[in-house]
Amino acid sequence: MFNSTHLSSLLDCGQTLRGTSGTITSPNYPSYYPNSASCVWTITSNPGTQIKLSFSTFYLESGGSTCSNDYLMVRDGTSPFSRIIRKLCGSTKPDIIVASGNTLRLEFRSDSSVTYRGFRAVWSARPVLVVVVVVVVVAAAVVVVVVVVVVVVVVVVVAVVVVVVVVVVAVVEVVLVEVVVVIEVVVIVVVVVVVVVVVVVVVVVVVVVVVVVVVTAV
Ligand SMILES: [Ca+2]
Repeated sequence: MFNSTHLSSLLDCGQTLRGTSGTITSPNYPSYYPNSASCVWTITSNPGTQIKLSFSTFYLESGGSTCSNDYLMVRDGTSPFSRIIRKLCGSTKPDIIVASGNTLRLEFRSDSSVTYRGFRAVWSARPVLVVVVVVVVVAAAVVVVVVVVVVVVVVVVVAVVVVVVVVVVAVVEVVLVEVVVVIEVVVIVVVVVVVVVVVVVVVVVVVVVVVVVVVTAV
């Protein structure tokens, strides 16, 4: 952070960075960078995060597709052998660069002639996308499970209520039918009994009358 721009103008510059965010500029920025500079910045943020790098200024000497003059190399890690994400040069402001993890390495080189304003980049750590996706998926799964459980509970409750109602209605109907049958049987029995009684009474009366008549006649 306090590396000397005078020293950096010789050959060596850069720094080791840790934390959640920061700013990186080429030597002497916003003045022109020196010739024959070699700077290395390594960034390490908290585990579980990934580093995002965005440029607000970018103005290096161009050098064709291989950036053969001045360049800024961005590597996915802190080692000089880490995977190269981009090798940048020229005056086109690069797109945002995102490391796969919580480390990033920037290497700036300038050759022996022609310098420009250089670059200014802001880096920040953000939660790894995979973690975000997992959190979202888990949250969605929890919501789905809750909804399914609620639906199942509602369906079960409704089904139980319907079954109970059907059973009650069926029982009531059966009972009613049985009551009707009993009433019918009782009515029939009563009618039969009444008829029998009436017939018996009539026969008895007729017999009595006949006996009385015969006796009186005699
Ligand atoms: Ca140059």
